[in-house]
Amino acid sequence: MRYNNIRYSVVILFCLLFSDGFAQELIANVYGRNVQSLNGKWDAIIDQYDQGRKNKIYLNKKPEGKTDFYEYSFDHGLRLNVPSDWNSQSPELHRYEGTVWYARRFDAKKEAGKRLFLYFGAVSYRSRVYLNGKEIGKHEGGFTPFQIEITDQVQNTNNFLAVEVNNTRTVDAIPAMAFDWWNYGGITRDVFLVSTPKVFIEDYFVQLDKRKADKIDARIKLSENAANVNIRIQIPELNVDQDLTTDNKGFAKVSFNVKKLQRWSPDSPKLYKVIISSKDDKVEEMIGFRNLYTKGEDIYLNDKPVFLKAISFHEEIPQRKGRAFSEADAVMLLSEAKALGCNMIRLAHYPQNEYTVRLAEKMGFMLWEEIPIWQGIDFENEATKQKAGNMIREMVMRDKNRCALSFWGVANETQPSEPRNNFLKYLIETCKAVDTTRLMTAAFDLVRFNKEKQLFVMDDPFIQELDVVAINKYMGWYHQWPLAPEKAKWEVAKGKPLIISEFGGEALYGQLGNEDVVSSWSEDYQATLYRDNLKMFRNIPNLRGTAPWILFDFRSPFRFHPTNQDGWNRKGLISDQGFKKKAWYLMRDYYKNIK
Ligand code: GCB
Repeated sequence: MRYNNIRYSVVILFCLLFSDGFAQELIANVYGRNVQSLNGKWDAIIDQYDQGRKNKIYLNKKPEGKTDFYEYSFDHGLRLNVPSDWNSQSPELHRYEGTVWYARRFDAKKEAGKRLFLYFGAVSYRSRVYLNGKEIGKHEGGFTPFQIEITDQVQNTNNFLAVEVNNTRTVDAIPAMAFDWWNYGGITRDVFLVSTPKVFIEDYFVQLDKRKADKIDARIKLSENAANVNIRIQIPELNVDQDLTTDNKGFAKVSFNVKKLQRWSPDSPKLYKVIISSKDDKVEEMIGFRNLYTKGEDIYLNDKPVFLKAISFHEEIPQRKGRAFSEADAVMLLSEAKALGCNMIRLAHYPQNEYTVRLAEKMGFMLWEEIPIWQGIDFENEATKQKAGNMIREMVMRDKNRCALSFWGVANETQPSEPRNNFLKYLIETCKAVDTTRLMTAAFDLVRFNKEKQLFVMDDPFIQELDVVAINKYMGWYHQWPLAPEKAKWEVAKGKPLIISEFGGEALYGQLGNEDVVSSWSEDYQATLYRDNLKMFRNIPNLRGTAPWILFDFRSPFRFHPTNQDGWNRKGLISDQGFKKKAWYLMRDYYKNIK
């Protein structure tokens, strides 16, 4: 395993020093563990002026004596669903940005020799967690999981759990003050109580060697520095049964050859049951194996060049005007990507929930996952850099065993500068301290037309740091064509694979209009724009994939046009109500014809 222990420890140390919280190392594969769900209805208090913490409402006091009174109560008030955003649950919260307190009671099964952890799939954006009146943890970042050990604080019955959630946009946050999607707040993903043995299998990374089709690398880490613990890895279908022993850091690793391995690919998304056990613990999950690398201007999947027929979507169900959070939501989003003929999804612009990631893998989609470094980030702020580092680490820790995961994205549309370069380099390093096997990418919007050369070009030295260069280019929408589309030639990121990671334009579903007129906001103009861009793509010699922006119309406060937008970004190939626009058919045919 290309897992550099020293670098890894340095990064962990760094995270611990700077994370300013109590959140702990993630437990790998929480969905495969012994969990009790804490999803459901939670009591809630809207705390618009942030008075709750000062007044210690997490103590949940009740009047006892005759003179006692408290100006709050979690009983008989608002109730909110967990998981879900709060915005879609009450008209009053539709545009709310601020603090909401969530609370519930729960019983726990305390068992000798067992540990209990509270796990949050995601809380948007900041959270502080209080158990039985004490603050036990906090976390920043709206799209990645965290967990807190509660073994010593938890009671058998009637625990009172309160979570202070805040989604106020700030300049030092990620994303920052303005971004082109809805700022949903709330406990937006599953909440679990996870039970583990005292010493448990905290983390593992099992995957195929980058280039060898029959060599599996596995790395296991125990929760404690326990030496000489026997670990067993089994892959029954491949007759694998390997014994390992941990070193004094609780680490163990092994590489072994396998016979008759069927590699995972979009056409045949084969997964194998992998069982990892120690004398106290056992965890299993479905894992796929594939080789992925670049050579020159090509991307190779299982030793064959691949063209990425990609699409992006936000973690949003447009009909509900809310965040996607369930397996059913994942089915809806991914089946529409399948219908378009895609083999890859760019999960825009942040790590999406595990239902989507796991189902995408089963359905045969390669994945691009990124953290929300989306324009306007304060690259000069050291604290912001550390936050971004935590986020990328949490993303990689969560999803590194998904073979579908092909790209880690470090940024979207950033401008060259020394602070930006250092910031992004730090993210790449943090990512590589855990996983050096994925392709690193970032999306840029700096491609411009050079009149003298009559070529589209880009100057951003940062592309040297990346395996694949991704370009967002809105020809025919934000940019006028400087020449006929079929004559538009590109010389960008020569020598590396290039992906068009965004292109497109807006159309209101059902709106007919002049196919030459941008401001018609018509399906007809959107179709023209797609036709033109597809012509231009023929002249990008290193083009190895495209991702139209975007699968569905999505909610965005950026979009003010009263009749054509009304709070929606209308670049979807499919409308908010699920209807396909004309451009959808063009894209479907384009993908069908690429072998
Ligand atoms: C972009 C952004 C994306 C926006 C899109 C647009 O370049 O990456 O988040 O939604 O343009 O519609 O303008």
